[in-house]
Amino acid sequence: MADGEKPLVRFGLEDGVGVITIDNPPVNALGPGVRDGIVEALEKAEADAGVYAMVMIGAGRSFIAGADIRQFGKPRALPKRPINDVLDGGTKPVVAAIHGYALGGGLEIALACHYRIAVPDAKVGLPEVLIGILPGGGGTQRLPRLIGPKAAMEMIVSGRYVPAVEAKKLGIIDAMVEGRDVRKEAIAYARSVADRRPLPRVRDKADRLAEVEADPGMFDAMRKSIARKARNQKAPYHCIACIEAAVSQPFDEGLKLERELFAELENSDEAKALRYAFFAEREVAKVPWLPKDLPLPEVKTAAVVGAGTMGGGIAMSLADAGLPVKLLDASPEVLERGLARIRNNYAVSVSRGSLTQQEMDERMTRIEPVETYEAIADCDVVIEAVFEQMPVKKEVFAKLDAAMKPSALLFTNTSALDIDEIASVTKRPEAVAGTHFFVPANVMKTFEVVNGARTSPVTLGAAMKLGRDIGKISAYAGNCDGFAANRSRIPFNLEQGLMVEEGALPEQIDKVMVDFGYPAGPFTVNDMSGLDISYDTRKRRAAADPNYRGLPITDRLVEMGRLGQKTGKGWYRYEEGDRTPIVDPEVHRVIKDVAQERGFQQRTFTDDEILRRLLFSSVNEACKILEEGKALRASDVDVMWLNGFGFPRYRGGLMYWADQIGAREVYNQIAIWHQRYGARWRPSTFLQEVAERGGLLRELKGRSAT
Ligand code: 3H9
Repeated sequence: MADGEKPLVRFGLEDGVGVITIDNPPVNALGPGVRDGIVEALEKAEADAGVYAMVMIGAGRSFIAGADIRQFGKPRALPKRPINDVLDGGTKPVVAAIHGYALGGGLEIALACHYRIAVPDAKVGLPEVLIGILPGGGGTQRLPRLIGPKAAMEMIVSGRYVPAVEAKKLGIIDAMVEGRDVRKEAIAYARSVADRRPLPRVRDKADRLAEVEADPGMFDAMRKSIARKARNQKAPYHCIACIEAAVSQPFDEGLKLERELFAELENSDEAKALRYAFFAEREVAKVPWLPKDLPLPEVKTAAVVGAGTMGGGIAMSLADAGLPVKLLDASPEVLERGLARIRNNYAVSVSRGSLTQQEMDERMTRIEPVETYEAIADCDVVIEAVFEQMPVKKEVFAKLDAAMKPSALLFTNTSALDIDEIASVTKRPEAVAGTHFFVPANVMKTFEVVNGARTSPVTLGAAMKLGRDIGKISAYAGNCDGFAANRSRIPFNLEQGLMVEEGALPEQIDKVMVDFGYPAGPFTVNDMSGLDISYDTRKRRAAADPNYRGLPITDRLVEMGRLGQKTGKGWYRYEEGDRTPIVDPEVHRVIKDVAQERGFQQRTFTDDEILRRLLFSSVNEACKILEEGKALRASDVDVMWLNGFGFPRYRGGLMYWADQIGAREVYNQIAIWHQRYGARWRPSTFLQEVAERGGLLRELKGRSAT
């Protein structure tokens, strides 16, 4: 610590209790100096005859959010002594007083303390697996001893954050803090246990480990249950191996394995990609030109216009976050159907156990159906979710402009239409922005905020904040056809269709993408959403533009009534009541017929060519989006792909993945395809520049974003 700097760890003495306060804002990560600071404080208290017990507490908003993730993958100094060894060797009780978060290394320290108390809204967890590693501070050995191997495995392999009330039931927390003054109550608690001996050390507990005798198959069952989701990844399996060691080996042997496997994971490709994703998701929230202290209007009430599937999903997102929502539709039938759909969606969650009946009832009462614009006039924010047709949107915005109070924020959920044109029908274009939800709106995390030419900084900031407040990941986009997310995805969809015309089979393409890590292949996804989705649009475009080539194979399937899962046939066929896609020779025949009629040359594709053609087309488009300033950062595109399009998280995202191949190789391949396939493969100049100067695509910034 340099002179005049605030100490990262403070030690004070109160009433015979040594209080160790960790003060490393914003979340008390165990950065350089913090570990040694804690050890020094513990040693000091141990040596002080006037100290009978200790309290460890975090300053600010949290206990300890874990190791400093920025330090991983870099050489770092070893702590003078491991904190947990000092705690294990101590002779005086230490109470961890938890508020905010106790995560990763933070919870591991708490587990090495003798007692843990927490405020009811605190959260605890061992989320290391989410960044491709495992709890490396004894968590895989202590937690199973404390709460049993099965519950510990569930927590560690999922990485989920457990609310303190549940943690108390599990046995992680000894007592809840009832009042508001955590510090005071922790000191009182420490005094109450000061004389109890022997000191309860989690490492000495063995009773819960015996659970495995009644259920020896629990580890294999867990491996089986995660096989699909965790494919291509090591961390979840290493977590299980460590917990298995906790039940089969002495504590110190288990710790040894934990250390070895931790070291193996720290610099693995998956850990690097997941760390990148973690920080990309924090960066995406920032719009560089918006002042941090910009006063933003408070949003206490919301309205949604349009009670279709999208409007309903948006209303649910808002209600889920506690906002009262007025759902407006001029048609009472649509409104009724919309409400029924919402009720049904919630009921499914209740039946699955992810929502209680009481929560469902509360959320339903927050959603009020209304039929007139006057009824929503007073709302702080309105989100329009009507048909994707400009005249319809304009009509709605003219009505909103006339009805809404002057301070209201006017958002449109369009996924492609021109925000400026929509705003032009209002007298307050500065209050208009795009808020693009993904389908299903109540589930998907990506929340694309579209900045119109006249959107004010306050409106932009308020839209970004609204996304965060309802638990989404807000990402900035400029106004252009498809904005940043869908626009970067469209070339992928096009190449997917074209490759089938050229001879790749849907099942081959699907297999390549599933092996790559997608939860489902793109043709299987088409079958889920329906092949008829853009059929009319394609027909309209074909009628208006003789050069438009459309998707003749998809169109043929639609014309045969093969609309996807809903008709039992699409790119695949389906047995009654079963969603497993089955390869259908009839589809192969259709592909051959259309190819022959249209004179498409068919050939075979390697898996690698399929993967690269799909993803390089989108990498190139993402570079063009950045070139035009329609996105702020390449890493924002990655965040959109991770949270909006099912891109495997352990591969970091589209641009991060492209960097693993190298900008030069990506560019060279695109240049070849440009020669072969023509204009749609024109390389982006941004891509070319990075290829030539040898940088990283993921570090690209949007050219003075507009
Ligand atoms: C670990 O512990 C390994 C151990 O087993 C032992 C190994 C030996 N490190 O998310 P926010 C930054 S692995 C560094 O916006 P919130 C974050 O980047 C770790 N930085 O706030 C951001 O910076 P900036 C296990 C961190 O209130 C700022 O803090 N722990 C860390 O929405 C605010 O973050 C985890 O995986 C960190 N550990 O959410 C927990 N954490 O302002 C990861 C945060 O410059 N963290 N930052 O953009 C979280 O889940 C959330 O940050 C938390 C707060 C819930 C804590």
